[in-house]
Amino acid sequence: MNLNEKITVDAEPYPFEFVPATCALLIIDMQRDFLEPGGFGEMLGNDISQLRRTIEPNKILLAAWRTNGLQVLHTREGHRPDLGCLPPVKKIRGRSPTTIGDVGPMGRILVRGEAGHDIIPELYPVFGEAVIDKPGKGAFWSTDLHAIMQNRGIKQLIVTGVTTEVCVNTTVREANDRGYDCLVPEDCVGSYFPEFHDMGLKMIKAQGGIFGWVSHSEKILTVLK
Ligand code: C5J
Repeated sequence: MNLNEKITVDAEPYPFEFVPATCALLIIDMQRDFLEPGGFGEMLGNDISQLRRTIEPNKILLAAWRTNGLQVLHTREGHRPDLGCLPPVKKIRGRSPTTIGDVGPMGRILVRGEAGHDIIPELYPVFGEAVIDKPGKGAFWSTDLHAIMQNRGIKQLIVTGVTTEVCVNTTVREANDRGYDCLVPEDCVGSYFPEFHDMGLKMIKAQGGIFGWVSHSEKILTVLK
């Protein structure tokens, strides 16, 4: 396969055309605190199985991306240990007795350098894959993601990770406003709330793909072979 040639993958609302060499896999926030038993997500009473079902398809897609020598980017939601980039409103939102920055089940919650903040071992980044630490929900705000994409000639994104309606959706919208096409494989994104997941995907592909395209990882794998 010529990685510099355009290929087409079946998607909604219509087929997605991309050039593999300039299309990065952007994996959003597959962090231990969101996905692992005993983490922050589960501590808040969420059903982590809704997120854990995305691990296997992400693993397979990531392996295919790496085998073809394509570009991979990872993000982590979290804050400086001094909490200087944690807005006070985010700190107190939810009125939980234990909030971001406090000691949780896997170290200080969503604080950079803590165990729970790190990416799950199944999808751990390898040398050369940029890891973007983001203080917000969107991966572009207050990060160097846009500069990295421009420096590496990345023009399109396959966006996966968690959660569908929060950090995935916000990032897809931010990317769209910056002129990037985004394709979201529905089996590689997840939400603690299935109804939000479904609606989050519908919002992306509505109105002729107002924010981007939705497909399935198997369809992407088929065209990569
Ligand atoms: C949330 C995220 N849901 N990665 N973070 O707080 O979607």
